[in-house]
Amino acid sequence: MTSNTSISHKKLGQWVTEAAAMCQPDEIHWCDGSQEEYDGLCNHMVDSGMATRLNPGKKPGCFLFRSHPSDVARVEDRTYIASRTKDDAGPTNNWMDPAELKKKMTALYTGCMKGRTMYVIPFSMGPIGSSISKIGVEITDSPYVVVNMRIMTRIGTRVLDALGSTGEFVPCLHSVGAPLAKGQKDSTWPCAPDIANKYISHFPEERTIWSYGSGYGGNALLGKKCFALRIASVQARDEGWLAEHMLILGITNPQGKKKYFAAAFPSACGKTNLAMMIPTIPGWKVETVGDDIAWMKFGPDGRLYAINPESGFFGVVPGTSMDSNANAMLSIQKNTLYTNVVLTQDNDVWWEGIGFDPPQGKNIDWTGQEWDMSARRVGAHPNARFTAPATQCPVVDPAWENPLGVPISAILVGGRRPTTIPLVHQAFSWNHGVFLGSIVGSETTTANIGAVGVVRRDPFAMLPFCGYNMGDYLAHWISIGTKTSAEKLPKIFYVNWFRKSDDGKWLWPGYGENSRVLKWIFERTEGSANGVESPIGYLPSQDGIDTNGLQVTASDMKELFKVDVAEWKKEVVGIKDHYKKLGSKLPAALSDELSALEKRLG
Ligand code: SAT
Ligand code: MN
Repeated sequence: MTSNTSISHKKLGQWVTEAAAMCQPDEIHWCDGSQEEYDGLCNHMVDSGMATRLNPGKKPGCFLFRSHPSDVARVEDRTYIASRTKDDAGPTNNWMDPAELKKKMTALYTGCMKGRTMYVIPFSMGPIGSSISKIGVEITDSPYVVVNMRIMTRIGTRVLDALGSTGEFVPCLHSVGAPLAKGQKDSTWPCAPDIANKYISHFPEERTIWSYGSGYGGNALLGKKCFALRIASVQARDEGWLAEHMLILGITNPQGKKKYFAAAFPSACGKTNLAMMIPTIPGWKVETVGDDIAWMKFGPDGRLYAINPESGFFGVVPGTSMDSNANAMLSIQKNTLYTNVVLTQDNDVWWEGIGFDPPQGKNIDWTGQEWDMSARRVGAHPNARFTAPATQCPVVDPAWENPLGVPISAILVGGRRPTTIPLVHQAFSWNHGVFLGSIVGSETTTANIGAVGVVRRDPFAMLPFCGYNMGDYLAHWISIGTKTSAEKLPKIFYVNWFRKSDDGKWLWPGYGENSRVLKWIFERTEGSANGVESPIGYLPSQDGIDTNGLQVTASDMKELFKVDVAEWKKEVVGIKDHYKKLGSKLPAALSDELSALEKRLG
């Protein structure tokens, strides 16, 4: 059994000892990552009332958790990039002086694990031993975090072995912030309910993460957004690679030729759906490497190679159905952790958009109350999640764990834009592609707070996840383009599945039909499809998109590719405003791209 004193890695042993002295847990448990340990923790959570074992006949090995109503999603307002200077965090991040933040959080951490067990989770982001992978160690007082981390990352003794006695690791300290007095009964979802006591803090120079008060998702599973994006983006800047909020997919044409694409979209734009899509065009195949994060480094041949640093999917449940994403549905039938969905009376799960009605009678909603379809409220929380092993995906790519990564031929960026942006266009060059990545965003809908119809720009979908100044981040993207020859760089494309007609109907069916767009991109990267030059980039030629069997009228197809100069001039005004907000660090190469666009628009 590992202990703080038996550990050969002195720095790690010392850090755990110090954290224990501050947090004062009743016990310390070093996670070995075994099935027995996982089963034991699940049983323990069932006994304590935190988890419900689902019907083994219907969902074998699955458990349901219900979070506290105050703790249902990432808390961006309470997320800090505490770099030494405010300027390094930049205009798009919350900043606090690191010494001040540590002082505040040390007060909160002191005694915060009383009555609880402190778990120490060594984890690897990426296949153990890959030169692209990195190791972290999460300390947490949440058994829910341990079981989720075991699915989402590689954890346990094998990671300690890889770390050796001097290996580098990112310390990730987490507490739900709910110490127990002697004899006090635990709640089923302990957390610090007061939002002002939640902190998701990053110390980029120290490569350290401190999280307090929340047990949910990216606030608590610190390998994901905190490490694999916020801290890793800083490491990537310093080491010359890319840590991105991107899915990775493999696509094979009918002749058996295979390519890999990475794609960045903001939340709720269908990343998981695209990563697991079933093409509607005959003979084409899509396979999944990852659905959320890509780490990309140059290989010896000068091409960019990507790994998925995660080993599971932490996906939004509502809206997932056999129609919208059959491969996700098939991935979550066993060994899956569900959070905040409906529990049906036969101990199965249900959610809005699953494609069928829940059984009549006594179901329990995500808040733990009796619920049926007549209730005037949703049964599953809109941000309800599944946690499922990647290996359970029927179309997981055979190379998804290749330690060398997969070579990326195209990078897609996009958002939800009902107007202006065509279904697909290709950048003229790397710098122009970075420009496209810098201006993507989604139009606000009634689901957002604030004005409807405003474009929220979200450069490379990294706004909540970039661990440093966004201007420097975009400059880093520009510099990546100078590290190899142009033909070895991935080609960059801007896609928009969400364009609407003037009378407000979707022009494009999306889902599996998006394979038609992927096919054009595939052929463009080979040089076998034509591109037509337009002021905004290359568009497909008239017959460029395969419309065989597609139920979209010729006039709608035309509308989907319309480049309206007046609309684009308005877009330029919006981009200028966006660039102004990014401040003085915005690279000149991007202002040059904006001027060039303006000139082309005439
Ligand atoms: O909660 S997570 O950050 O892991 C998921 C998300 O918000 O994208
Ligand atoms: Mn994400």
